[in-house]
Amino acid sequence: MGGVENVWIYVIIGVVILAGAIAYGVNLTRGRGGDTRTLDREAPSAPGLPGEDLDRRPPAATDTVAPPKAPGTAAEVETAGPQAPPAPTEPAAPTIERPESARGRLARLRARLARSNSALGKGLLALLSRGKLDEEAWEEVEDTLIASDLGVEATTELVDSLRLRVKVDGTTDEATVREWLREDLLKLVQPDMDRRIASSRVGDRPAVVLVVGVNGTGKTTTVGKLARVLVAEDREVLLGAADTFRAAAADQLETWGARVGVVTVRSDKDGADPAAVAFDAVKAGIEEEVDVVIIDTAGRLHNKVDLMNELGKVKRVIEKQSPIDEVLLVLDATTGQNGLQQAKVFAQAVDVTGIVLTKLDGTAKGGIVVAVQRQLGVPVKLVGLGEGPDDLAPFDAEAFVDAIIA
Ligand SMILES: Nc1nc2c(ncn2[C@@H]2O[C@H](COP(=O)(O)OP(=O)(O)OP(=O)(O)O)[C@@H](O)[C@H]2O)c(=O)[nH]1
Ligand SMILES: [Mg+2]
Repeated sequence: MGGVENVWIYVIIGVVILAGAIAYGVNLTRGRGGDTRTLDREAPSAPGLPGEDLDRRPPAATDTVAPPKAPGTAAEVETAGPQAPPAPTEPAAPTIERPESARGRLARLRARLARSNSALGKGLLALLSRGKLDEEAWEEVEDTLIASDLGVEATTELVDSLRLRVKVDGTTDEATVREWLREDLLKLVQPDMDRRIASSRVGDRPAVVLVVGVNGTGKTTTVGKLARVLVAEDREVLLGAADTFRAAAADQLETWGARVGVVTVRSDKDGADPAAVAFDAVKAGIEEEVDVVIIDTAGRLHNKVDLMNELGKVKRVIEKQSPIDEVLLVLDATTGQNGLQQAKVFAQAVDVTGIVLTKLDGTAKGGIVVAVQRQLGVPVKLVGLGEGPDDLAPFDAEAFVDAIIA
């Protein structure tokens, strides 16, 4: 039995030793595990604080260096990206176009003016040369003139004058009536109005031209075409893209300018303050000693008070450094009476000094020239006669009337 008891004692001792060994082993593992974690944590956090910085520096560097630039220069960096690849210097030498001179274009566009207005002239002459000018015929003459947007007042004046002449003279001879019609129309178009555009330096500063109007009337196109007219006259022109409503507007203007080597001052940010851009443009024009600064503005509905106030602000801000010599209101000739309403409101918001009548090609509503001049007491200075780059001409009263009754 003593031998058996000894065996048990050995077994028990063995189990105890084994249990102790296992317990020690687990502790070791835990201990190491714990230590490892702490070490791992401590290692980066203690020697690691600078280490962390180093690790983060590359990404952090771009994050922190870029943001300060971001507000101002990130846009530049972004645009520099796409612009850089197509070899910076190569496309920087676009061929500068030589625009048509004002005189040349008028002769070319006269035919277009005649085509659009001849319906009116033909209608009138056909009526007047009928031989029998009774009440009904005169009413038809009136209707034709009113349909051309001449306006009721001017129409009445014209018809009354013609009726009187026909009555006194007793003739309905076509050539005679045509001459009377020409004289009376010319009187209505007021050939003695001053239609020159401010485009020469005034003292030691450039002339400043502001271009306004409702959406889509042809403002930007007109600014671009006008720049061409002036470049053809050897004027140094600078453009201001104060239509900050959409970036494409500035691009559109810049493209017009670049074609004739004219610089455009613009903002790269959509929704930038248009008054600030206009201010910068005039400032640049003064510094660069150009002859004329032309500022394009965003289209705005005349019945939107906020937008009209914004236009007033643009004007006031420009005037902080230079008087404005010309405010051109661009009207679409095809919009008729609505154009007159626009003219009235714009004239109240900014002192309009001249009208540009666009899209006169393809409309027989040339009578709007008379109506708008009478309403505002402001001359039509330019007419748009097509979408081509040189399809803008100085308004010439005689040519206009001749086109109607040609
Ligand atoms: N037929 C014809 N089209 C013209 C004439 N003037 C401008 N246009 C066209 O009218 C459209 C509008 O011209 P824009 O110059 O962009 O008009 P806008 O007033 O600047 O427009 P917003 O800036 O959007 O208010 C374009 O398709 C021009 O080509 C013109 O005299 N005759
Ligand atoms: Mg525009």
